[in-house]
Amino acid sequence: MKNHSSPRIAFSALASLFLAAAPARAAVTFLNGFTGSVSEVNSTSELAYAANVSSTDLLNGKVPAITGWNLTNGAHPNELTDGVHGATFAAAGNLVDGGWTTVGATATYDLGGGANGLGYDITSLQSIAAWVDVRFGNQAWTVAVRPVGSISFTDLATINYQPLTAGGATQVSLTGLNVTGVNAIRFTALQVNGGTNAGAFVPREIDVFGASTVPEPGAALLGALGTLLLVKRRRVSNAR
Ligand SMILES: [Ca+2]
Repeated sequence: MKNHSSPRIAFSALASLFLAAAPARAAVTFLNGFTGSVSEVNSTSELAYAANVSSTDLLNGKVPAITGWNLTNGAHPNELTDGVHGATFAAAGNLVDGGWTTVGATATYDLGGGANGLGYDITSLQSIAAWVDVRFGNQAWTVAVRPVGSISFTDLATINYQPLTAGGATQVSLTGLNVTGVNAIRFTALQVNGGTNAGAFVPREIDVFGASTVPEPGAALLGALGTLLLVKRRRVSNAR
């Protein structure tokens, strides 16, 4: 092995430096073999994505187990899954219709085993953050899932989307996800560097879409074959 850097490696290192120096504007990083497509949009209008909130997703109406949230001014993470974006803070009697993060705040949603006891396949998810000022409409998260049969969570992706320099809204959508057989999902807030209040932001709604995991075709076939053999055996024993 050569012990000196080739020009190509030196150029690559230089390019990495430039990339690292570029502002981390739009960033979703998939982790641990998870994959999907990413859509990120932002607006200087606080209520720009209010109509995109779903009231029929897997989390809707669920109450999360929480740690670390700021609960002042009416803020509560239960409002992340109420199917309501909420009005502008400026016109809503100064009550926060959404969650108010601290760095490391968590919301954990128990999905259960689903229709087949195999958990859920998650195909897409979206998070909307919005605020009238001070960059609370930016967002940064880690999303993790718990596979059925496991007691620990596996990180799915980190979201770090901080395009706003004042008031406004952001929506991050992950689609085409390859998440299968999970029974819980956890969101952990990260620091929003451009924000005030020690890196806080105000998520308005989190929507998670998917369906109960179905048995593998092979497993279903084996099950059907087993039933067939059982019926046949019964018939044989009845004939005796
Ligand atoms: Ca919802």
